[in-house]
Amino acid sequence: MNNKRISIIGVPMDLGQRRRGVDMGPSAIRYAGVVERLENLGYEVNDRGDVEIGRPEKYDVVEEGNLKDLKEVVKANQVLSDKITKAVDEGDFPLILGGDHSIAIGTLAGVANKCENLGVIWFDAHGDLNTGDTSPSGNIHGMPLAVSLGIGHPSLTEIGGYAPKIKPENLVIVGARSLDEGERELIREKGIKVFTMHEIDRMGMTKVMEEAIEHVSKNTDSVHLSLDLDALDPHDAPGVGTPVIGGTSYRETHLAMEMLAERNLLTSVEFVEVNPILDSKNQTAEAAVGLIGSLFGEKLL
Ligand code: 6HN
Ligand code: MN
Ligand code: MN
Ligand code: MN
Repeated sequence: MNNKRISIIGVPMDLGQRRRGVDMGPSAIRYAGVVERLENLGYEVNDRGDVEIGRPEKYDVVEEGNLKDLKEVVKANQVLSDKITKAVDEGDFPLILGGDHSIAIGTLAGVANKCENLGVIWFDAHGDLNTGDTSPSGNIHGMPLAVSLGIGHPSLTEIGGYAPKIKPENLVIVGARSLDEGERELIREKGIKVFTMHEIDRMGMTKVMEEAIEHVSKNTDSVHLSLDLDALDPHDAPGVGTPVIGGTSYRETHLAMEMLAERNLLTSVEFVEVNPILDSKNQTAEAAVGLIGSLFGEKLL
């Protein structure tokens, strides 16, 4: 990484989906030693603490348009966006720890604000391309990519005061294996580049990452990595709220991180969906920290 000071921002968000516990993700990742791991690599680490998440009196409230707990999700993402913008203004490299994936709405609002053309690499079992109209669940964590493309409820797409945050041609999704019909349509309509598990099986992770990196660096001046731990196979990352069998192994994902480190193109990173309540002995948070180590340049020899 070009930038030597890393700002950690935790987002204990669990309102973008229905399984409680993912709000403890940032603590679990800290407990697994993320700060020490980065310091050992020579980085200065500035832990800016956690974004405050409102505790609704009642959960699962739908006031409009099949969007659960919309109000609280909007509020927290606006705060997150401002916090990230401030960190970048102060010269830091943002490392965001979730929390469910609805926080990517605020993350992308904060980082896209600071560049002309943002590239995004999205590791996920899912497409996260739903809107209130296409979502089978009403869970906002299944919508952040659509929102960032400017598609969805205005109170989400307008977070940060501008839309869209990203262009479809600057996005690549890796590891997908559970896509809803509306998401498939959007992928086709916008021509979004997706390396599903099928391509990973066929081409191998090395080739997939070479092409993914090429794709997101073509017309961009910054690149964000959003890694949903459910991209990994549940065997290697059991502590997630929406596990899907048949994902990438820890080793493959690790290799992907090393290839990103070699290319030195990332300008912001986020790790999401670690749910310690569903985990086994903090294994998923430890996997996240291992991947973060590789991503920031750790080598075996
Ligand atoms: N995630 N496609 C499903 C939905 O409810 O929209 C699952 C979304 C999962 C989202 O894991 O970040
Ligand atoms: Mn996701
Ligand atoms: Mn997912
Ligand atoms: Mn390795």
